[in-house]
Amino acid sequence: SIDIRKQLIKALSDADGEFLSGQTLAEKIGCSRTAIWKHIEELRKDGFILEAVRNKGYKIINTPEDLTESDILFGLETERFGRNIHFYESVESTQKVAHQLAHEGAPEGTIVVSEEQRTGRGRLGRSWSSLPKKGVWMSMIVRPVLPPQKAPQFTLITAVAAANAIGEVTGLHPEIKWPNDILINGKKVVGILTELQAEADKISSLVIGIGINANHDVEDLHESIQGKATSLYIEKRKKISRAQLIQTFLKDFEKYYGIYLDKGFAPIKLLWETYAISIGKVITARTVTGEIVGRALGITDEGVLKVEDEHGTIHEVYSADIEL
Ligand code: BT5
Repeated sequence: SIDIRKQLIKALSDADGEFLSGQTLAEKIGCSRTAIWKHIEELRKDGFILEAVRNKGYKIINTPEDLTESDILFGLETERFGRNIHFYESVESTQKVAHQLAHEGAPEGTIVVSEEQRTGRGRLGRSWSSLPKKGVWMSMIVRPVLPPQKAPQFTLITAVAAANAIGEVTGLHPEIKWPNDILINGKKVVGILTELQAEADKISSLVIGIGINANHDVEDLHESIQGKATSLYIEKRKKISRAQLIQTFLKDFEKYYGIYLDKGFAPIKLLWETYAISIGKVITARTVTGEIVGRALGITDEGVLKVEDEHGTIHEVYSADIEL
């Protein structure tokens, strides 16, 4: 019976928008038309959207694994973030699309979401694996009236919002590894990339990219990241509604961004510290200019990491890869 269900989903998905009659499906799968009818009802209960037309048969519109623009909008509690959505099935990188939109004047809160990224990117030219329908691959446009030096703080605001949203949606306990990783059980589940368009001494727009591994099974993780990456599904053993995850993240981000604009970075720093893993530990910080080994003391009010080396010298690290 599970087998009929699987074959039915496959037959409908492979039909490429064509209708398949109950008779055709029954013959294909080798069961009765009644069985097909029963399974169609079951699928509907589980959140599949199927169109049925007399004399033509069934067509699949949406599976619960799919994400659509209306899934994101329906139930969204924000005022601005996510109100303007650019949704794609496949793009090179949502960052690239968002930069173009920002350049053309797209308003703050605009988001770009894609089911797949063909060349998703991390920092320093690294790549970000973005399998179709498995994760949240999203970029947001933010336009704070601030000097460009403040941009790195947005990585931390985003990390707090993402960690909080993951906790809310899954009950899992994510941890933040400065500056831009979120880990669960020591493995990376979220990556954040903050990029800046600035003119002279002010930010004209930030494009904040966030990648969340949601419904990957272990074998879906690219071999280059197996062992060091995970997904919410792997940790929770329950499929995650990506729409709910996006909605919760946007609500949290809008809230923390509001607090930041009102009260500055101090309250965000407090929240950030509740999620931080590296603080108090001996770490290696790899920066573009070299390596610093020492104890991570915490972050400054600007969001800069303080590391004390074995000689007692305190280094301020603006950007690095941290090894625990
Ligand atoms: C990041 O870079 O962690 C930032 C990732 C940002 C991705 C989002 S998705 C939406 C938006 N559009 C984009 O094109 N990018 C943003 P970094 O700290 O440099 O980490 C990159 C490293 O993480 C890689 O070198 C891999 O080792 C590892 N990695 C790649 N894909 C991963 C994945 N899906 N899950 C966990 N780790 C991954």
